[in-house]
Amino acid sequence: MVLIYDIYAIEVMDSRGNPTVQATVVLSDGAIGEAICPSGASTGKREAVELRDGDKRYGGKGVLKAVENINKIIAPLLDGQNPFDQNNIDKLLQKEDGSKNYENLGANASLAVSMAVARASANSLGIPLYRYLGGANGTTLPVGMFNIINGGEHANNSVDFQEYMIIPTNFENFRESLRAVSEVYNELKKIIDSMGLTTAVGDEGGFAPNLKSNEEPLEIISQAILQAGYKPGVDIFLALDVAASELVDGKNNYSLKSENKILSSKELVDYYKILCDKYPIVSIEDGLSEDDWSGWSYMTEVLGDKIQLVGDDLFVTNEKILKKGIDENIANSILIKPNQIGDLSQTMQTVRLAQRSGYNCVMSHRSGESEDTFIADLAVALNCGQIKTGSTARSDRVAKYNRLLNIEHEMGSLSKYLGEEPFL
Ligand code: 2PG
Ligand code: MG
Repeated sequence: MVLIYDIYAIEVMDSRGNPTVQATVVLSDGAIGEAICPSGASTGKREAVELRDGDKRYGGKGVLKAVENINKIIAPLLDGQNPFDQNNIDKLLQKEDGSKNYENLGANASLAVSMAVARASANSLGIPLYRYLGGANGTTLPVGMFNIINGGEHANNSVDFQEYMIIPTNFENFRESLRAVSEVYNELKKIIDSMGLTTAVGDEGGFAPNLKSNEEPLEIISQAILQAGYKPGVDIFLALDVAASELVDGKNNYSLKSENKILSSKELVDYYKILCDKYPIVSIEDGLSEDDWSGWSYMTEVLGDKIQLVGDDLFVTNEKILKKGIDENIANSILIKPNQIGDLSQTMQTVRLAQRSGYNCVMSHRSGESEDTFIADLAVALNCGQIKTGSTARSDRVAKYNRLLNIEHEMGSLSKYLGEEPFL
């Protein structure tokens, strides 16, 4: 029987130049699995805890404590365990930690190990990670939500909303959808350049120019889609991640600095409604803050049967919070970020609840990423149908799309690309 033989961790760099945790798991048959934990900037306050050293190194962002927790606590804990029993591995991590949100071991420690165990197991069996995690059932290539204009916490420009994304739907397969996005991205670059604005990019590889309003990105993206030879609202749709928890004060008032406006939840939702009537927007993520549940209730009433309303900070990939949302008819979709909950089993449990309840699942990167492509395989394995992992530029983002290209190629006619199906 194959057992866990060794586990160790080191501190490596993420895409923002901050340290993060890399875990390596070695099995008794010699199979190895490595994984690197990502890190968010606009984090939800109910997320699992990311352990940072808080000392002089890296401005307090070192992760040597998390690394030590892996080397000194998790390695002996999991030594000799069955790597194929992921649920048991994650239960042992949860029990050892003893808190509800990995505040002792650190979710950056637990998740890196949890993912590395799965990878080592797939390698031991000699099958791809998506096949190991999804079995014969994992065949859906996700439709991408590509973040091509960055604002909010991910750039230092004037745009309040964090992400302006495009969703290519009218394409036969993932490969062709990716080509379309790259063509639009490059047209957008020309447009921004011709406006005399910077074509420098934000944390997720999208452009980050100073624009006059939160509506202007929608305008120039629509223009870029047309210039690339596609029809907005037919071939390619638009999506927003407002990340509104970053815009709110203590009384559910939202400040749109670029427009010099302060809006109530209701006024902000009414503004979204105007934008949705004007542009082919099919998805809004975190349109209101994580604590504004009455606002979310209103937003779901007004927009919930027209577009996808995605809870990110709102649900933090947490099964219990999602359950509450489902019971109270809040939102209709969930963003899935494994490091928000801290291990693979709990991530998969949350996806199962969402899918059983008719909520769409969008697998997601963090703004601080690495070359690790785990989420690409996970999206396919769990048939999420959607993924958001940045623009078609910068290796930390493109690595995931390249992985999906390889999965699609490998699967051949077995793979299914959903196109517009999640948005009907
Ligand atoms: C988000 C994410 C990823 P962050 O808000 O959806 O795009 O950003 O990782 O900074 O939370
Ligand atoms: Mg978000």
